[in-house]
Amino acid sequence: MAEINLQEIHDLFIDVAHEAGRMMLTATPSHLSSGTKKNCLPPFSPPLLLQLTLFPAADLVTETDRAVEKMVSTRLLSSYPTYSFIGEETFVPGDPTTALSDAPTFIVDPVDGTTNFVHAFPAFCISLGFTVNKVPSVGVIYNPFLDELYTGIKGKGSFVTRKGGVKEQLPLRKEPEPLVDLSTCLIGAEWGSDRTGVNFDLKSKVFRKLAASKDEGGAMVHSLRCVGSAALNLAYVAAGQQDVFWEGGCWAWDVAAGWCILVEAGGIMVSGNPGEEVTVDGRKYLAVRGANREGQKAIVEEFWKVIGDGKLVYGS
Ligand code: LIP
Repeated sequence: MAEINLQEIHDLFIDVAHEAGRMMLTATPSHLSSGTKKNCLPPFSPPLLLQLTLFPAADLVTETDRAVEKMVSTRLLSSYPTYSFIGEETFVPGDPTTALSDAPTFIVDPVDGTTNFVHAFPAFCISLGFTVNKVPSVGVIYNPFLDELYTGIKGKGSFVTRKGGVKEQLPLRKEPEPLVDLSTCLIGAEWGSDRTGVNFDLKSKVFRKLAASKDEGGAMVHSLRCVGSAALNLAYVAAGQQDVFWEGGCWAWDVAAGWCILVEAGGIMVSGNPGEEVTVDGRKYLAVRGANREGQKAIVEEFWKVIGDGKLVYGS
């Protein structure tokens, strides 16, 4: 295989991200044009508003998600026909042709933060990741509403460009504050779309314990943020605007780009379950911002202690 040109892929990603951004901004999403990703809808097809009333869902998908993914896969694969492509809207659980492998792979979420997009809450983006041997090697995340572009290339650092201005290296603080313990942290965490069972119970317990006062056995973190997009959460941790991000249940396309940007900004990614190995498609993640290594390690250990004996459990 010819040598992989990460810079060229990064440049193409930026162009594709801007085209996707224009598509998102001209779309007028509403519940009427959205459905659910869950395949839990009935075999008959009542109007979508009625479907969503009968079968409430928190994992919305819009026609824009599908149209953007089509545009992205067409453009990326016409430039790199031998590379693999995994996209949120075309992923088939259990199908080996859409599973992550060691091959050079584009991993794409056409609209991350679809719920925000549907509600016109300004935290949605396209997330374009590229892995080689399952290692995130290029990442581009673009929030068109705020015109914020986050980019990273393995070994070459990561950056943010806001409103077409200067390209700033991440993290934004050149000498990040040392991390000491969770009590000084702003934490990104998400409810996710599954609202029942062990994962929902564990998330609720962990959220409570993170927020509670020390007198009540909590970590009393500065606060919790539910941004609604894993990709943007990771970008904010890379930038140093959030200290930590914990999520279970999201997918490789939600994290591949952000992972590259995070690591290039000195951050670390470990498992969202205590002591487990983290993988791009493992669906459980704990990201910590760039800081002193001992501080990052202390935060991971303290966070895992908050999780305790609990375990997030997701299929692949
Ligand atoms: C979303 C994630 C979000 C997570 C949701 C969902 P989508 O991606 O980024 O952080 O909590 O479950 O997976 O569906 O908007 O592309």
